[in-house]
Amino acid sequence: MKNILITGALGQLGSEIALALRAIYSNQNVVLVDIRNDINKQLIIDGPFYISDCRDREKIIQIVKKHNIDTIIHLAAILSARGEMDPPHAWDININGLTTILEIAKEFNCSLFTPSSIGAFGSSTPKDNTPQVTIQRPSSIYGITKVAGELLCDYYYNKYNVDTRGVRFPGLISYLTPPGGGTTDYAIEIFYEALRNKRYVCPIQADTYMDMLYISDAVQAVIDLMNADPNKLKHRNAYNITAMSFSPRMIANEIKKHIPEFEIVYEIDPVKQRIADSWPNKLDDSEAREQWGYNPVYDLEKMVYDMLDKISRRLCCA
Ligand code: NAD
Ligand code: AKB
Repeated sequence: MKNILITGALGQLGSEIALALRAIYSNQNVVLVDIRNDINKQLIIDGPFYISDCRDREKIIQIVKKHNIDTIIHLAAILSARGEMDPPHAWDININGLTTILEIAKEFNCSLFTPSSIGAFGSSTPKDNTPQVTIQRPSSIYGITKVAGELLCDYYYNKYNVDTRGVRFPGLISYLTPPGGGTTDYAIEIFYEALRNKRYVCPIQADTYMDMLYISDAVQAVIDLMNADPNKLKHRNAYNITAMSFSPRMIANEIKKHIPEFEIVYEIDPVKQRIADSWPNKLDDSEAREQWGYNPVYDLEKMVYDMLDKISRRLCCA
């Protein structure tokens, strides 16, 4: 990786990857693209930034040529809960956006990272220790686009030798940029409500388990996979990764250790609950650990401590 383009760069994940990669490769060598510019102003000021739709082939090609891009990190997407509000739009952005970027990666010989998700699994998938290779029949439009995306990336690698790589991210937990409309967003919202109001109305049932990953471990996973020896990658576009599996009750209990008055109540969102019920409880990520040294640092206890610390500092300075 020398000259990197990030699409969807102002989003929850993109903003954190952009910061980390600019610290390693310099501001000028990490070029950002998004369809909005109303957030993360510092990233926009610090280095090259373009407003562009990832489906706009000509504009993305201009940017790739101008900055001599060799690596694309394609993150522009519609997430699971938002996707259910307008499925054709989710399909258009997630699939036509990815196809446009894959074609450009092929034409300009770029490596490409694009994430899949635990959303690529469905209710017929084994729920516990979900294997790396298993049944994938998701019921959300988001999940359908994620399985198709995994297969498209395999296709471009096998047919055109494009260096595509990806992981199946679990719910990502972070504090810099708000989440973009996913089913796992509750695991971020809960911290803001605990600190502001000592009460959280949770849209997911108390004992629904999902995999989660703290943002610094997610960013490190992207860097490690992109730098991994290609000869060792057996599942290059869809590695299961996780760091913790918890339910709303468990994260609430962990927060109560720091804020004893905190209470959680439940008002179930049927759309989010249906999606959450169809996702695994806990992935088996042993192949990522063996093949490219995936090794997350944060568990539930450390993550809750750090989130409360970071968000309370932000709230008191706001
Ligand atoms: P997000 O919604 O926070 O950010 C997505 C960004 O893409 C936004 O800034 C949005 O403005 C931009 N965007 C949307 N449509 C665009 C378009 N047509 N052209 C250019 N930019 C566009 O999402 P995120 O959480 O940062 O997710 C990034 C990627 O990671 C997605 O592929 C998502 O499926 C995957 N992922 C995220 C999580 C998670 O928990 N956040 C988990 C699994 C996988
Ligand atoms: C979502 O909930 O849609 C995302 C994801 C796990 O893919 N956070």
